[in-house]
Amino acid sequence: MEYLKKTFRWFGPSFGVSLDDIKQIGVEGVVAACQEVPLGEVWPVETIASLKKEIESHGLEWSVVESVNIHTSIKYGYPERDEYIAKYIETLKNLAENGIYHVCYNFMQLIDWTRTDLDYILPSGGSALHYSPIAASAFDLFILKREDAKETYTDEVFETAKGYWDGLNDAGRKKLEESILAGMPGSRKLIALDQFKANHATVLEISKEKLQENLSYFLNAIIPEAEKIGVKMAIHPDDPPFSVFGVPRIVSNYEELKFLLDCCPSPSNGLTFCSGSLGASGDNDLVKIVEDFGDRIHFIHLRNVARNDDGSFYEAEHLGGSVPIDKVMKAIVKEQIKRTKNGNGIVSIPMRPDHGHVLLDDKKRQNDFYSGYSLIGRAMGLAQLSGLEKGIRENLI
Ligand code: DNO
Repeated sequence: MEYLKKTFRWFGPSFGVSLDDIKQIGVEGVVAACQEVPLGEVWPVETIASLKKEIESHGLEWSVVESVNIHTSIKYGYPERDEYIAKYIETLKNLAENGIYHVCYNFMQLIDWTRTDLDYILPSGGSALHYSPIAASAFDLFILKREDAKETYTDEVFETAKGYWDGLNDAGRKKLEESILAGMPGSRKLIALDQFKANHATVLEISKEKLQENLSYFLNAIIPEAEKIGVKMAIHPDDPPFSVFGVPRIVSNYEELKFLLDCCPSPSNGLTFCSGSLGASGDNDLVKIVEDFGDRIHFIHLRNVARNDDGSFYEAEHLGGSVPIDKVMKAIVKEQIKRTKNGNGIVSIPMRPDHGHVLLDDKKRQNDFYSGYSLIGRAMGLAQLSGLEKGIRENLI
């Protein structure tokens, strides 16, 4: 019986975690991207080949691309989207030519993940990423100053957000703004507030149905090509899995996952199962998602979140928190057993510990990491998850 393929996200040579570091913690492969290529442009074969060579020179494999990001014209359904779709397909072909067949992407609007505190100190002394809906509303109301935003909140939420905002000094307000505008992996640059505001105004004009239609248009254009060259596309869920700043979500729950899988049925149209993103909503039944959509899961992100009644959450340690990670792992192992029996699909599904706390020596190097991507915190997560997997597997067979 094969195990999940253990992988680790790596952001390239200028990032605080090196391939030598990663090699030491017992992973088979890395999850990487050609980050220097501008959004929407084709990733040249040679650029891919040279990154692959560097990874392989450390005895590791480039297991998954995360992410080939999608140009906003595709998300917004603008006329030039066909041009960008053609470029996207070119990139997939160039990846396949280099023997890379797993591609993660997302269809989130504005920013990738949203958190309101990137250095939330835990009782243990380590730190984690934190999200508070009240802080997010304060950003919406008093930094973004979205038109009519007040009407979209209940009086109680408005008053609480106002009280929170009034209680912040200038440094606190700046910290909140920067935490949210940092919501892009693999970059230390904050999104400019003006740009964020302009994109926000555009997105608010697009309905949820239209966004779903645009996703379906994209999938129906790229998936037949991906299928021909053996590429498995794995969409990452929206993080957090509920509307933020009035922007609709389209990849955040069972129905939305079903919509996207059904709108373009193909083994190449699959999912990145992310227990942390989906798990930030108590309404999501993670085990059911694995059970029902298991054969379309091409990539796995495992982490935990501790949810509170007020809708806030922080990223808990990988085995603790509100996500029933043991049950999720059991469902994943069962999916593997199914795949082994019917000879259908890749059994060693690539898995990475997603995010990690800032722990021990991580603190000294914190400024070299991208938020969520520490070394020791993630390595500890990987060790815990590997043990959990082994324990469950040995007992299921
Ligand atoms: C983790 C997050 C995201 C995610 C991308 C996928 O899973 O840190 O950055 O990787 O959105 O496209």
